[in-house]
Amino acid sequence: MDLQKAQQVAQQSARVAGEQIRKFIGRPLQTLQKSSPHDLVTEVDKACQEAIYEILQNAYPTSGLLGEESVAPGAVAASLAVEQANQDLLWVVDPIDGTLNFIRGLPACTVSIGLVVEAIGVVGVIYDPMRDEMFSAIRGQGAFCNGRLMHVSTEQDLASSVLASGFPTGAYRGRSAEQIKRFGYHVRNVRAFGSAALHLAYVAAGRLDGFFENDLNAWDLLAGAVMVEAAGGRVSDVVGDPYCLATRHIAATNGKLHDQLLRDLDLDVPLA
Ligand code: 2AM
Ligand code: CA
Repeated sequence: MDLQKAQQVAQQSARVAGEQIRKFIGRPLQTLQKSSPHDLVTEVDKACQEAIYEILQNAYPTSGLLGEESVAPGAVAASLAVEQANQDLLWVVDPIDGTLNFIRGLPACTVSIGLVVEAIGVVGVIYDPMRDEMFSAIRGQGAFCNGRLMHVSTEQDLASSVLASGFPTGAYRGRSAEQIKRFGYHVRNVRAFGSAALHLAYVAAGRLDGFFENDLNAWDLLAGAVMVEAAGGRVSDVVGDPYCLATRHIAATNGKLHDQLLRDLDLDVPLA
């Protein structure tokens, strides 16, 4: 399969969705609550996913879609959708990663598009329409931002590192807060921009040294996981098992900090 072509098609569809994000960000829109009061969706999320998939399907008529807006809300439905997504050619799409930011007019929202071929993530595209930054990667062929090669950072010391994380929408809020608090004491700083895909693109670009978060979905993570690895970093779940489409609790770093990060994530705190 021509992965360069697949990457180009994904980029083209991400730009189409990005135009809609730029047009509607921060505007009054009808907003619906999904699995919890923290989990929201607008009509623009749905329209963007449709526009993306139309372009992807035109180019690859036999491909399947694992897209946030086609799956019922909540972790159980998301895990089931991952189990059932067994096409040879599968697009994993989050049309707006950072919907809360989009609604509130905060500029960290991205389009995340990954391609899985025979159960392996091979292409990752993350587009930040507000800064017009197109991050993209092909497994084994490097990662790029607006055409420039990216590499993860060289930071070796957790104390000097800049990490990112986020607060989940349902369970795991307590654990996330405890983890962020713990790192807050002994790293340079912690950021929470509100888009997991943006965090992963920034790890790949060396802007962040690491990222961890609990209870995310495949469409938040797949493109970024391909990208961090292609940029020389390491991605796993929070107990160190290899990343896969079913991973929900993620750790992604420049590689050098990975074991230190995993050690400190190993907290015995309540989930909720
Ligand atoms: P979203 O905006 O596409 O929903 C912020 O910490 C991250 O959590 C974002 O990437 C956000 O993606 C994601 N997120 C929001 N609601 C979620 C949910 N119900 N389950 C998992 N992740 C979610
Ligand atoms: Ca989304």
